[in-house]
Amino acid sequence: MALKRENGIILALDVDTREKALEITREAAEFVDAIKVGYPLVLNTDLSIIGELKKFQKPIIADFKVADIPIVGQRICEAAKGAGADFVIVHGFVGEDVVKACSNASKIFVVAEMSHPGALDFMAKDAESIVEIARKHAFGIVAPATRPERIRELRAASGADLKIISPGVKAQGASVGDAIRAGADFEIIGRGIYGAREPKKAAEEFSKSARSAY
Ligand code: BMP
Repeated sequence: MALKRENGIILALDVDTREKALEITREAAEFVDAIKVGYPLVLNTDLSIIGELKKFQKPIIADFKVADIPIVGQRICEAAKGAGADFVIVHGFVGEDVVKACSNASKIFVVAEMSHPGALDFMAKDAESIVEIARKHAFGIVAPATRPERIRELRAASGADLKIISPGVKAQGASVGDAIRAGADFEIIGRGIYGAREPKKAAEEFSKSARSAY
């Protein structure tokens, strides 16, 4: 399923049970453009949760942050795609051979620079080089909403073709809309939605703020 920007936000579904995942998605789906499923949910349930979430008619991004040798990375991406994922998130620091192998199996997003403070220890200095690799093989990159100035720089490095999805909004400190104003296409929000007292209302408000930023 294609990823289209209608709400400007992606739901990070880091909950621990199938019931909670379905309940939150039922409430938030109409206000998000994709659902990102990662290890917390898949390891607490199983891979079939991806197929189950497809009934909400939104693209599914499997956030497996693949960081392995090329053949194993490719097999992880094949498994995610086989389960119904439309995109897989892959690390870029592992090198072009891994990114290329993964892109043979699935459409991918490449992590350029992460949103947490520790990303400055190692990742940030190589992010522009990672973007160069992503330009050859990926649909998009992951860049930090917590550092809008870096989104501007990574957008300049990536050109207009790569989609930028950006985590770090609400719970990690960035405000909704900042990453989009700096050049991101979508903002990723997890706890701000699934941790809200009224997830539906939260998703609706965030999508309104995100839309007003583009
Ligand atoms: P939250 O909005 O609850 O902080 O969740 C952010 C989501 O984005 C999580 O699923 C996390 O794994 C992911 N993420 C991130 O926070 N920073 C990154 O650099 C890359 C991510 O994938």
